[in-house]
Amino acid sequence: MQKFFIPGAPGSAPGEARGPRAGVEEEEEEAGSAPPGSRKEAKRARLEASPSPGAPWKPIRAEGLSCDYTTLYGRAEADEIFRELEKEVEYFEGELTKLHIFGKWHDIPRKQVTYGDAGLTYTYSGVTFSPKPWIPVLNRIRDRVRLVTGHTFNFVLINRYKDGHDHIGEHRDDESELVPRSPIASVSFGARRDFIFRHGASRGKNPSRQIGPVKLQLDHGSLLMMNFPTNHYWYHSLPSRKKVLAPRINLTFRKIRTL
Ligand SMILES: O=C(O)CCC(=O)C(=O)O
Ligand SMILES: [Mn+2]
Repeated sequence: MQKFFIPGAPGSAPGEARGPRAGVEEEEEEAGSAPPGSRKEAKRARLEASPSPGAPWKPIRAEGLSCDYTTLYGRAEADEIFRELEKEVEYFEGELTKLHIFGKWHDIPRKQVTYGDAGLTYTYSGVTFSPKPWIPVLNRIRDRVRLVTGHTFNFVLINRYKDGHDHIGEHRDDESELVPRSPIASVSFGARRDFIFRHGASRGKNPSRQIGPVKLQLDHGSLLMMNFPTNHYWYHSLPSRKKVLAPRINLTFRKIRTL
């Protein structure tokens, strides 16, 4: 998708389907963001003891599509994180909220921002940017994702949909700045929304293949792992849903190549 990265050549040959913890590198734990012994830390420990780590994974498979879905956070913890995201995340403003398509400027139909490791850069419309530095609530989610998947991510793109009018059109996350074959971890909070995958060969007026779409619902506190080669073959979108009145925040954790 031509959002923040220079669109690159599509990935190469399809690989094997990978489970949530397949091909995971071992990495040391990072320090938590609340001081040990504090009330905040105690509350977090209580919440973290409840439902989710260990929640079952639901494999989602189709030709060239390999995803895994789980509940990352129980209701109480997801509510708390949603509130903290609303308070702490600072979205892009001004020019960064517009897209230039076929000579016309359009407002992006949602809010966006990126956070990530110091020194990382990404390119958008020919301009190189740095992500904002990590903040505690994002470290907290990133650490949980690492705990349940074994994957460490160095970058996150955050999308905020104020209601069902906000959306994201069909695209693939196949930018050349991503580590080849790396998964993308998509964490959602707030309103449940439909999420649709469509195979590249079955799009448009004269599709060369008849492969049905794969439709999911992404819940408050959920994690969807999009594994290789999903983003090579399949496009995804979050369509408008006019009846949805509540906001939603989605975080896609990504591994960006470092030189
Ligand atoms: O909001 C979502 O669930 C998806 C966002 C997305 O696809 C993206 O930012 O690339
Ligand atoms: Mn995407």
